[in-house]
Amino acid sequence: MSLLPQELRDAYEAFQAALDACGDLDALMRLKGAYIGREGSHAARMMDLLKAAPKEQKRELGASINALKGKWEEGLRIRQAELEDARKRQASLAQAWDPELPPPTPAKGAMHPLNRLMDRMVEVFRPLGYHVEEGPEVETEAHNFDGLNIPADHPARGSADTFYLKEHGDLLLRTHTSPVQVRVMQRLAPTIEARGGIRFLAPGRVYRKDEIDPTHSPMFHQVEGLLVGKGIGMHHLKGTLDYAMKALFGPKAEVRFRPSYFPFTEPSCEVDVRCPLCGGDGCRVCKGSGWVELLGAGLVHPNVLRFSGIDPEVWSGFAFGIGVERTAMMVSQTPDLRLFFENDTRFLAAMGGLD
Ligand code: 2NL
Repeated sequence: MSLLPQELRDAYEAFQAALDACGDLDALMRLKGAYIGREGSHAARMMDLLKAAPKEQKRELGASINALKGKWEEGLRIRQAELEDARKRQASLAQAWDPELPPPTPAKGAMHPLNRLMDRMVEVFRPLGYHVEEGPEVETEAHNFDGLNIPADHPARGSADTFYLKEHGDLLLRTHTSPVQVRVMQRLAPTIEARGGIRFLAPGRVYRKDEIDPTHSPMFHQVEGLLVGKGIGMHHLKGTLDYAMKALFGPKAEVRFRPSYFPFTEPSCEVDVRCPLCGGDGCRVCKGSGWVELLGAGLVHPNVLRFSGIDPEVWSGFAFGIGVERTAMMVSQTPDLRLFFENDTRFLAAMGGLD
């Protein structure tokens, strides 16, 4: 040791502190290079000194150098093992992987509760021979209003209630799914005699300029149904909806029809179902009345049939519309429809379908 120049003794003194200061493997590799690397390191410099030393000093100097190099190598090896361990621990912590736990089950997707309810509604009508028709959500005034006997000065046609696509002539976001029915009636009118009639459902999104609150959303869902045949009357409508509500809510479901008004049906009615919550005793959901309004319906107005190319002297029909959100809120006792659109998976899981 005493034969080594001061600079190498200083390096020896500094070694332990430099080793402790190495926070990662990269820093350690740099330190390793500086102390025992092949070229330019303290060890390389010591070997040069040894070569140049007088013969009688070589033995003692060689022993000192070997001792010093041995200490450095050991220190570096121990620190390297420590840092490698730390890195492994950190990596396994990051993965939070516990080899004794059962393997994680992958998250499963599921259908949205509103789409599930819509599908159930469709399934209820399938055994009655109804199929599903879809149409564009961007519609013309003709399909959304004129064809449905809604006069030009009707408040629903104003820009306060309807989203118009101003840059595109008379285009708008459909305010109900009825324009689908107009399009399908127009398409099938030429072959209606051969078909013996028309029946189908039109489920989908509709848009109205409503402020968002617990019971309103500018986008919501409807399922509308239409049947056209010969000699169709209110009794067919009543029997159909009575069956449908029993299929949806159970065999004890009761249905009530109240006279109402829609421009596209005559006569028109609103359809109530015995409150699915209290069974008619009166509760918060039915506001004490024992009934909840779920549908609008009626016999298709002759002007609506005529617009689509169907002769109202030969054919008649009924139509109905169900609000999907309204029905979902009712059966699930959800007080705020925004929960259906926020897509918090805790709510969706509570609605069922997610596990
Ligand atoms: C409601 C009202 C209703 C219809 C929808 C309809 C469609 C055609 C012709 C005649 Cl193409 N009617 N649809 C009829 C009556 C009521 O829905 O309040 N729905 C939630």
